[in-house]
Amino acid sequence: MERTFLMIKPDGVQRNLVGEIIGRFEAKGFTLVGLKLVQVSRELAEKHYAVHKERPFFPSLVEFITSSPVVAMVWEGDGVVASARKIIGATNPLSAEPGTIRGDFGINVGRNLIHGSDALETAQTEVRLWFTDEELVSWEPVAKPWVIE
Ligand code: DAT
Ligand code: MG
Repeated sequence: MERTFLMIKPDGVQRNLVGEIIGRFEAKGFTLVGLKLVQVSRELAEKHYAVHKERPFFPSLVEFITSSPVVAMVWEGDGVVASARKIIGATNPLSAEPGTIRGDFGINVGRNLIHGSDALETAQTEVRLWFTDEELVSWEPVAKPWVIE
């Protein structure tokens, strides 16, 4: 079953949007299989954003992600990687469509509330980086036949 890694960033936690954000993925019908509050270390932040190492915004991005707790999650479902990216919206909240998380709650690219894996392979790498096998729980939602034919 397809899985993706989602992380509510420090701004989402500080602005009390955790419930609102998690609710969108629950309401869509995806299944939560991993969840924890994390005070991110510099080492983890640098590994997670390693692809952006050479970008000018990298130092402030690492500073931001380590500044206050984040909510790390793994969600499961058919097509969840691409669908979660659509639910999240464009990187710059000013360009993100209304109805998306960033479009509804954000203004600034450096305060865009949530991270979502951008492809299947990245999702696998990020799930492994943030969660141990023991922290991931496979379970059968009773509502599944009412979500998936
Ligand atoms: P996304 O989070 O939509 O996958 P990304 O992988 O291109 O976007 O960048 C990772 C994060 O880095 C992004 O969520 C916010 C920050 N970022 C990206 N581009 C930026 C920019 N031009 N200025 C400041 N921060 C930026
Ligand atoms: Mg990205």
